[in-house]
Amino acid sequence: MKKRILLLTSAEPGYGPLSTTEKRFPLGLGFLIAVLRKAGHEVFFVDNYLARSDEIATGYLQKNNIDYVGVYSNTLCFRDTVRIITEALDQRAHHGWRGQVMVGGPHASLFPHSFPEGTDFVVAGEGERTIVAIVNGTVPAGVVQGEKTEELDRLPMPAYDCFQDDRYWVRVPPCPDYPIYTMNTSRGCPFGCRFCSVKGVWGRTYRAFSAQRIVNDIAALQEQYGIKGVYFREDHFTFDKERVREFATLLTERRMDIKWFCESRISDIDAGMLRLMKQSGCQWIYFGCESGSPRVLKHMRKGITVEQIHNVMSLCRQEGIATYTSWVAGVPTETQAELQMTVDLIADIKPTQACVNVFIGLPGSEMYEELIASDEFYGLDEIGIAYSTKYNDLVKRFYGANADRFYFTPEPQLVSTEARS
Ligand code: B12
Ligand code: SF4
Repeated sequence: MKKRILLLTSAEPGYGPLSTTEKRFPLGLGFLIAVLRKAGHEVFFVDNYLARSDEIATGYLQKNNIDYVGVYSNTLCFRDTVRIITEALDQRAHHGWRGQVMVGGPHASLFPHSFPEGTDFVVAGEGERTIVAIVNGTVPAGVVQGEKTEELDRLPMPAYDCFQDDRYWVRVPPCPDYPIYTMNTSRGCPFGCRFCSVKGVWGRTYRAFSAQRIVNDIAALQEQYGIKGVYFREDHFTFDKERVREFATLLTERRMDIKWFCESRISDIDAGMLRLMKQSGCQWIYFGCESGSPRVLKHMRKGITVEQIHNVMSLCRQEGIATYTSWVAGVPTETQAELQMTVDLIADIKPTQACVNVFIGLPGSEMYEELIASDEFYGLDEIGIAYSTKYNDLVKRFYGANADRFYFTPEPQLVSTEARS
């Protein structure tokens, strides 16, 4: 039977250690909308991350006869996720709404038991198969482990028609051409960097859309929306090098005339692959380099060396591909001298851009636990992110004019790890 489903994102908090200005498409919900439509259901969509709304409290569910409310949840926006769920449960308890509430996304995968009592379904992990099963009434309420789609090519394209709002970011500086749409073509990361929570969200098995499928999707987006480029905003676009070579070759053979941008890993790169990438329109690559200190890189279990960073930067320079690099300052145990090695390495390799992020402990990562157990632990904020005693000084040093909004002062009642669940 046809059901009516409202999917929402959660609004950003007014403070926090991570920037929330970049408003790109929530592609996970885009996939869910596409599979629900394919299964014959009607889907409504509200992007609170783009602009906070009070739809639920003001009768939206009753007006639109909504059967299911589904919320995308990440840790930073957790407070607003709780607000949305609480409002929906209140509509059911007091205002005659008769539907059910489900939640998914990274925070649900990492902390499935943290949601308000009464939430009917908490989906950890992948959502496409499970959301259809929930809506079709074949899943018992509670915490559900999302069933994986092994062959990603079987999924429909995300519902890009829901993202036709001018406030979304469809530019990728410094490229003058737009619109540039984001795509997400792989899931899971086989690496185990200790500061990262992605393995907890997606697991360590890598699955990806085929090169042919990506090219077909780009062609469809060119035709429907006149896109000029694609930004592969995903953890590890280049992990399967054969897939990247095939993708680049197909783009070139089909003369797609598309500019593209991706996120990669220093350990993936070789000259032949870079050349094909450049020929097919790749403009820049984003690399998580993290540190100039061999010991810190090892401590983070990043699986790359300073020598590899040097090599990849010069290969990219030779091939004419710009390099956007990200670095972390202040991981637990890092000394002043080791941080200086990072600063010196950046000066030495001269990437196109270097962004130094001050370390924060992300719940669900190994270094979060390490920080909390160490002498360097300063406190937790109200969403459970952990800060070190070095944090504020490093924010002052590296964030310049923006530093003010990132400072952290612990509240006495929040220094317990239990505060968050
Ligand atoms: C692209 C991206 C962005 C984009 C788009 C975000 C978005 N909402 O999709 C932008 C630039 C906006 C962004 C911003 C931020 N991001 Co971001 N982002 C990513 C990235 C690289 C890919 C997201 C994606 O497309 N995944 C693929 C799709 C298919 O997965 P999905 O969105 O999770 O959805 C699936 C399931 O989660 C589930 N699901 C999701 N929602 C629901 C709802 C229901 C009801 C159900 C049943 C299922 C379900 O089903 C979906 C389909 O399988 C991920 C890393 C990753 N591997 O996921 C980080 C990631 C999600 N981001 C992260 C963070 C920290 C942020 C920021 C908080 C801070 C920042 N500046 O980076 C902001 C928060 C913004 C926000 N509201 O999302 C963290 C979240 C960690 C956490 N514990 O919450 C991740 C996991 C990266 C990391 N290193 O840890 N991000
Ligand atoms: S930082 Fe990147 S490579 Fe390391 S575990 Fe996270 S997603 Fe994988």
